Amino acid sequence: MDSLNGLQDRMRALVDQRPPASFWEKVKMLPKLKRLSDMLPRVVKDGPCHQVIVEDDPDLGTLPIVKTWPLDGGKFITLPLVFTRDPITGERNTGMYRMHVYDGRTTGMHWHIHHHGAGHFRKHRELGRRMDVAVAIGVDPQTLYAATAPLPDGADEMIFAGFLREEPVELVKCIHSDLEVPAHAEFILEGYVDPAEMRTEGPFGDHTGYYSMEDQYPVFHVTAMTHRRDPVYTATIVGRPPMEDCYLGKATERLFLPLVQKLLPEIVDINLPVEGVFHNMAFVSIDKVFPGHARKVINAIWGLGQFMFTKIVAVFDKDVNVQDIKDVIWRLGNNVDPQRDIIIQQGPVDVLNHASPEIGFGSKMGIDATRKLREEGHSRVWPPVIEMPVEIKELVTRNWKEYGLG
Ligand SMILES: [Mn+2]
Repeated sequence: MDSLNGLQDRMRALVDQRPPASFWEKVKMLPKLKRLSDMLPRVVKDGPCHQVIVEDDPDLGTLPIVKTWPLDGGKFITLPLVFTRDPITGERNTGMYRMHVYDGRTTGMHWHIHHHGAGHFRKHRELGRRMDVAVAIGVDPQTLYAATAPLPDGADEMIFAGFLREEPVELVKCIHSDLEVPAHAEFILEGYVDPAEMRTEGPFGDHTGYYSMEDQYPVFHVTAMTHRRDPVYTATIVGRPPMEDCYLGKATERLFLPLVQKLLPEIVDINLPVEGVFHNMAFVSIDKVFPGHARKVINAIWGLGQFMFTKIVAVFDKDVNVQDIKDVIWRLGNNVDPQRDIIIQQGPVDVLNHASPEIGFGSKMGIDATRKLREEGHSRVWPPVIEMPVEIKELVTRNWKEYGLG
């Protein structure tokens, strides 16, 4: 796509589908349904990822895995697609969890408690069963992105990848397990996680711009490695934003807005600024209609999938361009009476939030920066904004820049 908004249009078309009212509408929908069925992954007999099979002595030491920052606990695989199955429903999950390399055969598996992979881990632990895990490294960008997307529990990332690619992802069965992995991957690591085993993982210089410190995580054992004949190892470097992962995050912001708007139609736009590392800050504009409307949206966002982690949510009126940080700060400063307009709430926070007193539990702040209504305790007149002609605005901006302040 030329821009992220192009992706958004396709997502909107997908979520805005209404059931056909007439026979002819049904007929017209058929090509669309065909396209939807094209999204389903296709299991093939063989693929380039099986060109070379290393079963006897797989060694991660043969891969150019990077240690990124000085205080990192070691080398980390940073762009792995981790495939697991729910032991009860058989549902597939693909997630991206960093893997701390301990030696040639073992790595950490950084499953945060909220991740779907961690859910599969818990179920295996309850059943007392060893867990098959397969890791793909080096896939097409759409499939890679899909593994990072905040899909609902049980939604198959490989179907979502098919939607983005507009053609099915081809999967092959692993050599040692029933897991299926992308046939065109550069590398596949096959192995298992023993639910009884935990090991110290980290530290790792993370996408927050801080190190995430050591903690206990499950361990992945490599039992086989397969790869292409001339494989290319892919990695990403995260650190103080903006780094590469910020583009994935922005893609998510644009792509999932239509889905969020399906649930909260009053939302006009959302900006998750990259410096807010996606879970620290959200600027939301709404079409405010009733008293308490901004508070309703703040609470709804805290109840919505991975948005539950958002530490600071600020809500603005629809005429505010939340993508323009200057506009955001101008309104935030002018429109907020802190005593009345701020909500402090406790709840789940991101595991990477080092400021919360406990790992994964802390507080969040909601800010109502909309114009206040009488019913919201504002009996005074709300003053109008000064509307300035475009030429004046441009002149002022130019002067500002000339003084090196722009
Ligand atoms: Mn998932």
